[in-house]
Amino acid sequence: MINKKLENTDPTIAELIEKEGNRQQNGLEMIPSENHSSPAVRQALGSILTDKYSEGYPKKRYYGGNQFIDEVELTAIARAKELFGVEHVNVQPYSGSPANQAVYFAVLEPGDTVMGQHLFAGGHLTHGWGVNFSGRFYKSAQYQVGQDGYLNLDEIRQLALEHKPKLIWCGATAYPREFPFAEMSKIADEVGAYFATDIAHIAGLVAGGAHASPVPYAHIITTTTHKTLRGPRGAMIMVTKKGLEKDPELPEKIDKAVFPGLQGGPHNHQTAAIAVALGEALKPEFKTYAAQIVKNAKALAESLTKNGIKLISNGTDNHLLLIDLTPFGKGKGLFGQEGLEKAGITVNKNTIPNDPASAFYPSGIRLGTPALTTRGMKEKEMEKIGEIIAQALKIACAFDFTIDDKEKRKKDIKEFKKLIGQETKLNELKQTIEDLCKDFPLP
Ligand code: DSN
Repeated sequence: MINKKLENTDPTIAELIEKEGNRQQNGLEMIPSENHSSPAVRQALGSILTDKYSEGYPKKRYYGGNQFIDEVELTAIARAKELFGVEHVNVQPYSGSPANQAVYFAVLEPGDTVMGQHLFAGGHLTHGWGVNFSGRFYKSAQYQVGQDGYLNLDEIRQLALEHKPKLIWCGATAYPREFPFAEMSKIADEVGAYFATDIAHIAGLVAGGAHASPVPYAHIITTTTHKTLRGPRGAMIMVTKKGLEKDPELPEKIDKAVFPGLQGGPHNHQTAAIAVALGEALKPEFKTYAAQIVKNAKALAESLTKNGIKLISNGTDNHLLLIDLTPFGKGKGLFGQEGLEKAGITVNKNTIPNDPASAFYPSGIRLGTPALTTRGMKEKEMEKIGEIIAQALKIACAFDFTIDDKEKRKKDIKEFKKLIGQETKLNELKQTIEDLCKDFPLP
């Protein structure tokens, strides 16, 4: 109904939405931070709740007329508490970066020291990266991953002892292994730091029991709601029992940091859609979904490896894989990403640990299985998709790329972009993907 009206009132946007829908239906969305939300989530997101202002918190608003909005927000909070087993939840952060910013605002003063995973080792911008607010207004010590692709707890401990951070983050955007929450919380306790876990990528796995929960170890947990959790774009900040024990005022500090510290009116349509997604995640079938995401990622890792593709840490424990393209040369992530796109597979170029190239021309590809699993694909499809990805990468990464010479680099990219579209094998692979997609409609 909504779309029909839009078709009449704004055919330009209606047509673009339809085109994007077709693109998603006919290809594989393999960016590991993406998913396909349910029609129920999208219905709540597209609802009239977007029209309402409600600065403040339930029963304590600065505007009238919030009796139903209060119920929506309280429902979202209650479901999040039940799903994750935490003491306090704020569901108002607009998205992941603002949620993390609120944590800094709540527990630190500008100039305090934070510790987080280095961006090039798979960490997030808001965990202390230089150009981000977190690296500009706070001192930042960044930890790496070892040559084997795993976090090195001894190094993290040494760094913590040396820098005495007030806040330690555990969480990443490109880490294919289980996070050592228990071990890292001991390090945070040893130096008296707040221990915050950013579970944006793995929230659905934690909720579904397919990844260890940080709840017994962290003081604060942040997450987005649109990745493995399969809700709308949005975020939450949670405070655990351990967090309350460290600082009984944490809930109040977090709430005040979100509003009025950083944000204005909450996005009520988003809160409602988060509540719907949390309701879905509380159902038993979500556990099956979470387990299948991991089974699919492992099956994909096996297929890629069998077909000659190298993976950082040689595999995965979660929903994502990081392909190391250095056997094809330095900085070939862009080529890999575009080659796969020509074959109907959407991924993103990514740095790999100790990348020999640069952030702009990284040497890896990051991909994952949350969206494909939502469509109902299983290990059998992963095996086939692994073969196709390997074939496409071998074609795309065979092109010359000289990264160190700027002029040659420009020429190489131009040549690549001109010729990659003419690779008939990639067109054939795209057709195979399109045929496969017909059996797995979007929700
Ligand atoms: N952009 C998100 C991701 O792709 O992992 C992190 O913020």
